[in-house]
Amino acid sequence: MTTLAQWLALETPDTALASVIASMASAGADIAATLRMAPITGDTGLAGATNVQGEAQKALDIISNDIVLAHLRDNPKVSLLVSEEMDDAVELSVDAPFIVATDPLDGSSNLDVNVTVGTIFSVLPTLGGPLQKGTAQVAAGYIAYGHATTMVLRIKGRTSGFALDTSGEWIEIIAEAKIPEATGEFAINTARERFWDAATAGYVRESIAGETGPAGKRYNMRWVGSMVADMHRILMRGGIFLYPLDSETVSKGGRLRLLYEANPMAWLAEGAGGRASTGTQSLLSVQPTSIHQRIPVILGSAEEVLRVEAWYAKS
Ligand code: FBP
Repeated sequence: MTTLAQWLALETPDTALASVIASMASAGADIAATLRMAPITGDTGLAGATNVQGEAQKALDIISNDIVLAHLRDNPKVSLLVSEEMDDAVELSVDAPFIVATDPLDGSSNLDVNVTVGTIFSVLPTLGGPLQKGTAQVAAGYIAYGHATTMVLRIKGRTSGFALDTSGEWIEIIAEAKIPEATGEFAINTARERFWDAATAGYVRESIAGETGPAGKRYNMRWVGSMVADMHRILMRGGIFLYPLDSETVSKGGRLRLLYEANPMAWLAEGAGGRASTGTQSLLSVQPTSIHQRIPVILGSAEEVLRVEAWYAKS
């Protein structure tokens, strides 16, 4: 049995980086405990505030943000925290080597119905500032709060998985996640069909045509509405996740955020042999221009992402 501390010692000689991951893992364990009690404490309702994107915040969005902030304040190796829940980046320890970007509680519209939500995070070197391409990430991870609390991490090459045991210890459960190259599952919000561009519509049409269609096989659709849950399924058994640019989100640049949703998920997917794209370029090669920037996201099994990219190339 490998614990998180043992995995970190194997994965990196950089004890500062290991401590940042350990802080995020501890924050995740605290958020998991808070979520377990939320139906009793009543913290699942609206907090009455709006975040920087003008969306209503759930009480738990704010609580989770406070938990992450508290853990990172205690860590002298973090210089800056960028969070979905805070308009501006927060300066932490001066001259510390790492920046953390996080969505502390992703998929929070699922809280009222006890469906999996998660924390997503990305770690960047302080030297380049917060607006670095995804390729500059030195670590990334997510924590999925489902019937089990699981965490997926990447520091270097491999993408590994952990589960939180009842004593509060993270135990490695997947040494090296591998997204199968081919898949028969796609995840997209089909209620947005009327807004889709030709490439997205073409890809989905081709897929649902089944065995006798151009894709030559049968597909199933899955959409949790919680990126962490959808991505966890894809990392475990394959599939493709699409939140493309559409006619409604085009003015904002997309739906999902580049720094703390798309980039960490893309880096984890690629560490597991998958592919991540905007449709027209590698997601990890996008140069960010602002901390809350949005981006189209297409990621998962390589063969499927390539099919979507081919649609973009011809449309
Ligand atoms: P938030 O950042 O506002 O939580 O939104 C992100 C998200 O919930 C993703 O987790 C999920 O994939 C997507 O939005 C769901 O969008 P939709 O409302 O179109 O189903």
